[in-house]
Amino acid sequence: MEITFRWYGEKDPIPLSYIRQIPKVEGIVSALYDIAVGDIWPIDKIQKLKDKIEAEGLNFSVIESIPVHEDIKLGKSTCDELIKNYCQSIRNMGAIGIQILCYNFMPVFDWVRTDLTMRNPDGSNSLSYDNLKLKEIDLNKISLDLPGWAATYTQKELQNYLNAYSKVDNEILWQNLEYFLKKVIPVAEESNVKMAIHPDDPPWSIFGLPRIITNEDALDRLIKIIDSPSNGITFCTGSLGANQDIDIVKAIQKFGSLDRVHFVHFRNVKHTGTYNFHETEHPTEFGDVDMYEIIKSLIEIGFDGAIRPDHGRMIWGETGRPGYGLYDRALGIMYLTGLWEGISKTLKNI
Ligand code: DNO
Repeated sequence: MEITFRWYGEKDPIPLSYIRQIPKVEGIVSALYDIAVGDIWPIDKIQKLKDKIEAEGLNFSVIESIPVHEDIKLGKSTCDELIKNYCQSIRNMGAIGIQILCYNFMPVFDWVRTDLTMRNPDGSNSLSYDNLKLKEIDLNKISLDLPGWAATYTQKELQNYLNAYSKVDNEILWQNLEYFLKKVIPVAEESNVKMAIHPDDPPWSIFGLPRIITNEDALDRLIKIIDSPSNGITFCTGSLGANQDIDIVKAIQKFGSLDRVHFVHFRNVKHTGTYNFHETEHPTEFGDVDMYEIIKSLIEIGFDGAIRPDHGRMIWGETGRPGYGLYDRALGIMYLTGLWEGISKTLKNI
């Protein structure tokens, strides 16, 4: 297992030199943020980013993400050209030795929350989601630049996409995902790249849009589309953990044993209703995800992929990218490494 940390490039308020000081962090999860969605990621630009990361004594371990153009998800006539570009980006990352690619297939919106600064009793704040509040959101008025999203759209583009998706149901979206994977997975295999789909976050339909990577059956269906280790999963404990119907410990054991989990997002959430939750401190006792069992399962299956702490709270007065402050994610890493050391030593003695 390699412990990694997400870095948003030069505009990230957290410098690589700080990340390097977090004990046990070896790898960086990053992306090129100045390439238009759908364009090829040039090899020299990826190499430049890699050099920068390596100059700080870290590895460029995961690309999160090369965004999938909406026309691919919509199955438009332009999709073949766009998929060709995507394949070339995969070849380019593989050529310089970056082996894990996290991506998602969520229509229009990436992760969504209804409150980015929910105040906790201790004065810190967390990201939270309330389905009733989501229903009150007027898409004509919201700001479309939630930090952390791969793509932002103008109001006009958004309306066009929403109209286009009114003709795409879950089954059509599945077919479009299947079409995409059948073209990109063989290229990923050749390029020594493991694709790792990120579950939908939250794992249910929002704004009436189709969403398909929401539960264990969906992950079963996904890996069967092409039986290849390059067709894998980013196991996000927070996204999947928001779905109260998933036994996520069982799921990580299953998909991990099948060698389909290449990347883990380590995050805890507390359910506050069927479709309501907020994010918490990483340790088990604060949320509804059994973080101990997650790590124990990873150790038992001999997980050798990358793991990163996902969204943290904002603590100690820190401000910055919602979910992506330094302090609470660093605490998450210390908890994770504590679990890892304790469980590994205990298992060795059994
Ligand atoms: C949220 C992230 C997601 C993730 C993408 C992957 O914090 O986990 O935005 O990067 O869905 O494509």
